[in-house]
Formats: sequence, C-alpha cells, structure tokens
Amino acid sequence: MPHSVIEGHLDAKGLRFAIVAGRFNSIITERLLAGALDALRRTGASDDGITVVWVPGSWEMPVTARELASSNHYDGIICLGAVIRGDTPHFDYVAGEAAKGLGQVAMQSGVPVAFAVLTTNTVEQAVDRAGAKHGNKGFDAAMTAIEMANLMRQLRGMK
Ligand code: INI
Repeated sequence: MPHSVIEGHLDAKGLRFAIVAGRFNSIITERLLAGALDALRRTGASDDGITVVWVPGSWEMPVTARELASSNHYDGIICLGAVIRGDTPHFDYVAGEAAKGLGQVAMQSGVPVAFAVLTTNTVEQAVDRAGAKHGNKGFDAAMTAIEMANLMRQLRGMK
C-alpha cells in the first residue's frame, strides 16, 4: 500500500505574512528584510499580504510576534534579528530569550514563526549570513514560513 506524503508548497499567493525586524544592527537586519521580501514576492505574495513591523531589538520580538499571532490575521510570522556577541554576557540573555520566546509563540498559537535571528560572534559572520558567503537567512526564513503556512493549511483541512 503506498504511503501518503504531506508537504507544504512554496507558493505564497493569497497568504498573509508579518515580518518582525529588529532595528538593532540594522545594517544586517535590513539585508535580511530584503532577502525575506525577495522570497515572498518570487513565490507570489502580493504587497498587501505583507506587513513589516520594526521593533527596537531581538528582545522585543516574542511579545510582538505573540500579538501578531493572536490577531489571527497572518499565515506566518518571519522574525529577523542580529544578535552579535560583545564583551559581556548580554548576548546570551537577548539571544536566549528571543529563541525561547519565539518558539513559545509558535507552539502556543499554532502560527508558524520562522526564526532568522542571527546569533554570531562577529559582524563579519552576520554579514556572511545576510546576503554574502552563507546566503541570506532572511530569504531562507521566508521560504520556511511559506512552506509551513501551506503545510498548516493542509493539515487543518484534514481534520
Ligand atoms: N538586540 C539585538 O537585536 N541584537 C543585539 O546584538 C543586541 N545587543 O547586543 O545588545 C540587542 N540588544 C537590544 C535588545 O534587543 C533590546 O532592544 C534592549 O535590551 C531593550 O529592551
């Protein structure tokens, strides 16, 4: 007997996405945003299906994503931040809370939350992941959000 396979398609037509971007290290997050918008537009999203929300930094992302998720308006949320290690343990607190909080938002709301909060030791490592050597993690996160939004629609349609 053949097994069934369920997979989300990379088609953003008719879907609505919120992008939460951190202003901290905006030289990086603006590039992540350009990558995310490129992915959404290339897969058929329309401009009125995309909302960009700027927040001060990655710390503020979970509460913002929670609000967006609870609006029931979005098929997916894409979070773009850059936490770059400094001389103090601040990095660990900001990066840790952003990761944990965004994971909780996805689990509690059922809305896919794509995580492109870079956590790097140097600015160069962040640049490499924001459109240089290692691609653009904003683009990748948007593709993940599109796939997951379509997957959720399929799974909910099976109930
Ligand atoms: N926010 C970031 O997004 N990246 C960082 O590297 C960072 N550092 O290093 O401090 C950062 N801090 C700000 C933080 O997100 C809050 O905006 C701030 O603490 C006010 O609540």
